[in-house]
Amino acid sequence: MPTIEVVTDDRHALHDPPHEVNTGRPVSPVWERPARVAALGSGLRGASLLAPTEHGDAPLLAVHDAAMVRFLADAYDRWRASGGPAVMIPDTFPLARWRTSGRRSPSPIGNAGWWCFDTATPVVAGSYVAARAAVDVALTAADRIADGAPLAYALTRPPGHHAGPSYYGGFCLFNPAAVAARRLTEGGRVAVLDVDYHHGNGTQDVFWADGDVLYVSLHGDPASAFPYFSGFADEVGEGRGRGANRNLPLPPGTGDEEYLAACESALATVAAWGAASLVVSVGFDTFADDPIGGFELTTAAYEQVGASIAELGLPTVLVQEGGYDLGSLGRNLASLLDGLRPE
Ligand code: SP5
Ligand code: ZN
Repeated sequence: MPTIEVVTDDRHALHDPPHEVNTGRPVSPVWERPARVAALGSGLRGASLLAPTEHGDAPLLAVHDAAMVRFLADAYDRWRASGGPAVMIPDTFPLARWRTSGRRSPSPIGNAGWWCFDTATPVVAGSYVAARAAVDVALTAADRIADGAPLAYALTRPPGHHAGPSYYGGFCLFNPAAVAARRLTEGGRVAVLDVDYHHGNGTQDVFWADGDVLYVSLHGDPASAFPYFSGFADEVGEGRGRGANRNLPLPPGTGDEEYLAACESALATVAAWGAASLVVSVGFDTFADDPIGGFELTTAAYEQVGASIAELGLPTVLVQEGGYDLGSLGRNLASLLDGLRPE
């Protein structure tokens, strides 16, 4: 029975924004909050926890534009120095035509909309440190796999799969799963399976033209679900990445049976890829009681998903993404792990 190595870090709690703006409404408290980590941790049943090691800039810059990383490093301080309020949320987003000029705004307040694509991803004083720590947590879990461990879990926040090469949003600043996946390509082909309720547009974009990393996602149909503009079935990748991207959008109200059938199909694609390792973007916002997801999964479904993943027999890194119903996160994680580690 594979043991699981769990990596986590308390610096996640430095990202603790008091509010966000969603569908034009102020939302407080935010859904993506520090208490999620303790709630998830309750599902680990005493597994020992590893601290992350520092990996420096190189693996982060293998995924994200250096200018985006530099922006996030001091954006909050510059926003505040320019008179911005306590939470950095942009309100002006450049049109495609304005972006082609490449001209950033000299205003630290105006320029936030260059890098961020929504109003639901507030940045506060500790956000950058927390997001960097999340990347080190995922990289440390990937190191464990590279060193021969069968299964590692990166218990991180903020999540990452909406953050792309040169943008952030969707509660995500950097993309720890994508950073881990790219690092694991040092050992051969990698597959990313994304089971968060939302399409991982950021991870898709990172590997869009990449022939080494397969991205497969099950998610709420973007015809009605965030991120609205990405996640359709006809998005298949480009260049060397053509055929290495597969989206399985599912309708509102999807339950266990339909979900598990789609999951089998996704895993057949993963199996055919010939990966040396697997990264799973784990979200529990597919659960029936999740406050923002639109599926109707039960706790039992996660054990089935875990068991199907285990059948692939691949070294696997789990990276935490979404899931916002605090009361069920622990038992849903425990269910997933039960499937991955059959007694
Ligand atoms: C990592 C992750 O799960 N990010 C999700 C970001 C979602 N942001 C927009 C959510 C819009 C929710 N509106 C639905 C309200 C249902 N009552
Ligand atoms: Zn999500």
